[in-house]
Amino acid sequence: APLGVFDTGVGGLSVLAELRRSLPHESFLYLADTAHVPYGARTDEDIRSLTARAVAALHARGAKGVVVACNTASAFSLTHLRERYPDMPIIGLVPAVKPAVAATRSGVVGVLATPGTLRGTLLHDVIRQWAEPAGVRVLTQVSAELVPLVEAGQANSGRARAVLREVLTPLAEAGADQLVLGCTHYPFLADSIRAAFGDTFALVDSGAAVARHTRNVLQGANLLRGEGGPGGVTYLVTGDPAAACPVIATLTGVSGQNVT
Ligand code: DGN
Repeated sequence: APLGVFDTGVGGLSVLAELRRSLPHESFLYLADTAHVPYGARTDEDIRSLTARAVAALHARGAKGVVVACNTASAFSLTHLRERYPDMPIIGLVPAVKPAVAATRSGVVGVLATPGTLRGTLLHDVIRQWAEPAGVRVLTQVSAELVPLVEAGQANSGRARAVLREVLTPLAEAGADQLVLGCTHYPFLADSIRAAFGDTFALVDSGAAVARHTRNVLQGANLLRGEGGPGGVTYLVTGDPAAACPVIATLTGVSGQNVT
């Protein structure tokens, strides 16, 4: 059976790349809710019900587990999803505050995330758990414009660099030396961030850690496919496939993806 991966759009492809590296024999079902992206500015209840609908679709297609490859969706949905699917492992994402706290030399860590992730409790839990005891200051910044730019295939545009300069300059000025990419769309902005800020920040995301964790969870549940792959990826989108296909192809580096 395939492993389901959900994001509001193409951001979760940054997580999928890590999952494919650490789970080379699995097959994947990637679902992008492109009809409703971005979730960032939606209400808690809206985010919860759209995420529930997406996970139900993956479950109905036989997913043996689901990675909610979206910080915004995870922030409002994990408890609820685990109650609803007690037999299907649900793995969520939270901004990578822990490794950033371990790596900072300046004692200041920046987090860039969506409004939903900042409002949810998961981010504040990890700040309380890891940053506060270490005496590390965490500064958050939010942008509603970056996710739509990545969705539009504009991650390397002048507009993306201008938005990044505006939202990240306060973090640079406050002395942050680590930048937590608290949204799975943001790893695709890494080149633009480096173009605008050089090596001011080390960029930290959750992809590799989530992939390792997923492998452990599948192994623990006896669901790991040890051999027989590579199983490939089926891409599902809720919006117009013709619009999503070229962006998915660019971000995964493979052309001619089958998108339904
Ligand atoms: N990729 C999502 C995340 O990690 O938060 C954000 C997507 C959105 O819809 N704003």
